[in-house]
Amino acid sequence: MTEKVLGVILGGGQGSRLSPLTQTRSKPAVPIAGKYRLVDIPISNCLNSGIHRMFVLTQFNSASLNKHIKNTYHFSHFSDAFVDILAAEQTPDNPTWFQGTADAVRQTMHHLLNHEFEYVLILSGDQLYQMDFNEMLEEHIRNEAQISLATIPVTAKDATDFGILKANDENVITSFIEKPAAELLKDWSSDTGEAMQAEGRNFLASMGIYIFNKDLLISIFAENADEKDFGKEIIPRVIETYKVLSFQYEGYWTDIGNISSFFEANLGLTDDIPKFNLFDSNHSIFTRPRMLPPSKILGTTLDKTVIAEGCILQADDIRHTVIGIRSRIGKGTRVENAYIMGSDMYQTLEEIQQETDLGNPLIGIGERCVISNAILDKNCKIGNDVHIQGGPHLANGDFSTYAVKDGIVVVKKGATIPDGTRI
Ligand code: ADQ
Ligand code: ADP
Repeated sequence: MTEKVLGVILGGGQGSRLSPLTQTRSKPAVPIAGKYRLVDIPISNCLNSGIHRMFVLTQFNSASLNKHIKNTYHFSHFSDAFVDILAAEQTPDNPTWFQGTADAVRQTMHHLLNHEFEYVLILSGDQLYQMDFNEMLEEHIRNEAQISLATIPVTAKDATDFGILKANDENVITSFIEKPAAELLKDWSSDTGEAMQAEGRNFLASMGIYIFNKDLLISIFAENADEKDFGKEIIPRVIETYKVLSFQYEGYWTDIGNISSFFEANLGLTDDIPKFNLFDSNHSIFTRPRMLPPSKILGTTLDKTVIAEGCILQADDIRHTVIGIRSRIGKGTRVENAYIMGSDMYQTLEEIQQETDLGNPLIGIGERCVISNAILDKNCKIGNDVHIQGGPHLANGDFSTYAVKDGIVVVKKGATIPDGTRI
């Protein structure tokens, strides 16, 4: 069945909630888990489900996203598989950027229609989950649905951030409200099953994952050209007229739309048995293969730490931290609760000598530093004796080399933090 499906990954609007990580790259290109990019997750879920043809829609056609897709997703000449990026483009009919999720699909529909397919699987680009879309597709077909929504039970606290719906005994959606105010929630609880109710997850939320029958999607766009967004406009309308099915999913799924959920999702990988399991060979996450040397650790005490390839660690102590490719951390340094993204290149021994002679910080983290509650974007140069300690005592703010969001310090890509700095 999956050969009849075309995957469409919504790669992100302006990405302002993930700023400053999205200051120089598009959201799908944001590095996660030390060696992957956000876009690798929906792409891997599609590939693991046998869906081999997909488009990534993005507002910014950044060089890094292009390079990543080009260098990663190679398929045999004998298959019809592809992963293509469609960036918002100006045409005589569409002089503007994508105005929302539905507008992004509408504006790129002419590219999709160059391919043969019966179903469109629309996915968000900023979620962490390992889902087999076959089951959802089978249910969609077996029930002769016209649209299916993947749904997940959530608590009242989370419900206000999502589209919330109610379905009948046949799982056909009967009502839908996008991001309801807390005072409205009392009318929106559902029977989500005993196990979910025991966890207080009484509300059925849309995961922003949709299957549309192709012809129906075309006519929905034709019926109302002003609708820009699936969650805000299209879904609430179409449940009145069409058979829209709820496919309830109960595996791990999280939305990583902002800095604190991004931080938590990354640090969650250091748990004994992470909910998002990179070691699950049935749900591999693919990324660009790099020929990096194994990581080298000299005298460091490590606990609950995930370390990518190509690192040289001389730190004293690293805890509850994700260390990305090519990271270098100097002697006497302590790191806790941090996501260090790593770097794109190594400095040669000569460059290191030259920079040291000039008193300039090197790429990586210097000696005797203290780093906690922080994200360090790629290629940062953190000098010696630098203290970067996030926490609730810091107010949100955006400065030249770093930003603070919800107590998390985010050092910007390529920033130089001089010796002795205190944040
Ligand atoms: P949100 O996540 O708030 O709610 P939205 O911000 O529209 O919805 O984003 C959905 C996905 O589309 C994200 O991956 C986002 O990056 C991407 N996106 C947004 N604008 C885009 C644009 N102009 N061009 C390309 N991509 C764009 C949605 C649904 C809710 C549902 C949640 C689940 O509206 O009903 O509960 O997803 O996370
Ligand atoms: P981002 O991760 O911020 O999206 P890019 O993907 O655009 O960044 O850049 C990463 C790539 O750039 C790496 O693959 C690396 O090969 C290359 N690169 C960047 N700067 C340098 C440099 N100074 N020397 C060598 N390679 C570099």
